[in-house]
Order: sequence, then C-alpha cells, then structure tokens
Amino acid sequence: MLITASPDVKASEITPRGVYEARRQFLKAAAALAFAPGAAVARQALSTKPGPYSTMEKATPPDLVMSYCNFYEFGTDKEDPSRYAPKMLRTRPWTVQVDGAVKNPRTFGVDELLKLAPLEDRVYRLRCVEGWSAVVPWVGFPLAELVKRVEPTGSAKFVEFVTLADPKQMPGLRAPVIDWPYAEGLRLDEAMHPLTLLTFGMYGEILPEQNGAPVRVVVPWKYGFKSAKSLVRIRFVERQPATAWQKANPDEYGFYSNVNPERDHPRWSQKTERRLGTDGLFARRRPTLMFNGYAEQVASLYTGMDLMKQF
Ligand SMILES: Nc1nc2c(c(=O)[nH]1)N[C@H]1C(S)=C(S)[C@@H](COP(=O)(O)O)O[C@H]1N2
Ligand SMILES: [Mo]
Repeated sequence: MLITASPDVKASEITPRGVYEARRQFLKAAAALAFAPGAAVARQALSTKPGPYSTMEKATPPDLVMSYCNFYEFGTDKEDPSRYAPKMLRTRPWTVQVDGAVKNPRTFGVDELLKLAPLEDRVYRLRCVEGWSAVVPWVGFPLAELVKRVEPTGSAKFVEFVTLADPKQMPGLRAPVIDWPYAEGLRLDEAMHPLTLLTFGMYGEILPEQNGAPVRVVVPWKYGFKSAKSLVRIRFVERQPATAWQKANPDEYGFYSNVNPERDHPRWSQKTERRLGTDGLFARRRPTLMFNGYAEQVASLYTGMDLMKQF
C-alpha cells in the first residue's frame, strides 16, 4: 500500500543530518515501545519530498516524542498513550468525513486521503502549553490541498476538527476531563496557511498510534493542543466552533491559542520552555518565541487583533 523510499533521492541528501539520525533511531524506539507480544514493530516507511519551512534545529529523539505524549483519550499521564494506544487503537479501516459548507462533501478512506497530494518532510517545533517543546520531522501535506478539493462555499469561515471517541478503544474516555469527542478548530485562513499540515507520519514512517495515527493536524505556531489527533471529521462552518479545552476551561485556553510568551497562562508564565531531550528535565529553560518562531510566516493573519484578549 505505502510506497518505500523514492528511487532517485536518498533520505540523507534531503533531510537535515540530525533528523536523518533520529529517523534511524525510530525503528529501534518503536520496537522497544511495542507493548503486546506480536504487536507490529516495523512501521511502514513513507516516501517524501523535503518541504519548505523546516527548522534546521536538531530533531528530538523519537523515543521521547513517542513516549512522552498528550492524548487524553488514553489517560492523563504522559506515559498512558504509549502504554495503551499501540495495542488498543485500530487505525484501519479508517475514514475521515469532510463536510459542512463545501461544494464537494466527501468521506475519504485514510489511504485514499494519504495519496491526495505529495507527502513532505516538515521539521516543525511543537510547543505545549505545559512548557515543554520538541522538534519533530512530521510527514504530511498542507491541509490546504484537501480544502481546495472540497471547495468551501462563501459561508465557510471556520474549520472544525473532530477526533475519534470510542470507549472500546480508548480507556481515557471514562474520565470526564473533556467533553468528548476532543474537538478543535481553526479560522479558514489559518487552515489554508501553507504551514498547517495534514499529518500521516513522523521521522519518515507512519504515525505511531500515540502520536495521533492514522491522521492528525499539526499547526506549528499554536500550542500543541490545537493539533488534534486521530481525526474522523473535518467540518466547514460559518461560526467559530467550540473547542475541547475552551469548553473545559475558558479562562485558561482561548480559541486562537497562538504561542504568545507575553500572555501568561493564569497559573504559569509562558515566557520560557524546556526542550525535550536536549535540555534535560531540570536544565535551564529557553525563551519561547512569538508564534513559536513562525511570526514571519503567520503574524499577518492577526493584524488588527489584540492577541492579549484574543488568546
Ligand atoms: N485527540 C486528541 N488530540 C490531541 C490531544 C488529545 O488529548 N486528544 N492532546 C493535544 C496536546 S495537549 C498536545 S501537546 C499534542 C501532543 O502531540 P504529541 O504527543 O504527538 O507530541 O497533541 C494534541 N492533540
Ligand atoms: Mo499540550
């Protein structure tokens, strides 16, 4: 089904060196984390081309990205997703319903979706509201490629992302921390921005279950929680959709959630971060950049907005 390495270009030639090394560690880490005996260890390689906007920073070791996760459907501890998702989440068959205010509503099989546009390597920073950050080589294509094909109508102003909520596969749903399903949203222009990635893999392989298999979004200039995992529906709507964390705690989590070091979370400062793997658990923290370092690309989306109020 999935294609292996492209014949003409070697990964080592197109990928920052640190990322290439991290890729080689990926299979080893996948094997170490495979929990149930007989669980699929080898992950499928994805054929990619280098994408624009990649940071040249060193990629976070994949075993950390795969084991220190937020995916509340599998529990609230950072280790819960890697403990439960690989053996509980079934990622095939899988469909994603794309509907709402569009001319061509459609339900895609995930393998069909994956072939909609050429896959790219995008090395992005991810910044979690809890203060940690990571550098991850994601594999996907701009969400705009999908948006163009379904043709939003004039009344489409926002995009809602709805993720799987199946109590049979997701033990975390027993806890009412979130009004399940986990849902997120973007303004249409944010969804169309070339940085917004519909993501199928990381480190050159298909996504591990705990990182949002089989398909998630990655929005690198916003806090990690905007990047919804294990999508089942993408809906175009007229009004700003309610989002999971905003519903749970509107004083702490706004709709925009742009990384903004000037705007403190009510319970902590957001001025600094700790890079997973590189900085060590108790090392000095590094300054957080406005829009997570992507200001040059995205600041113009927010001209005229007060980002302290619309956080
Ligand atoms: N469905 C779903 N998506 C989710 C979450 C979640 O709990 N459920 N957590 C979010 C948060 S808070 C973060 S920081 C990122 C973490 O992605 P990663 O574990 O792949 O690094 O996923 C986001 N997407
Ligand atoms: Mo997060």
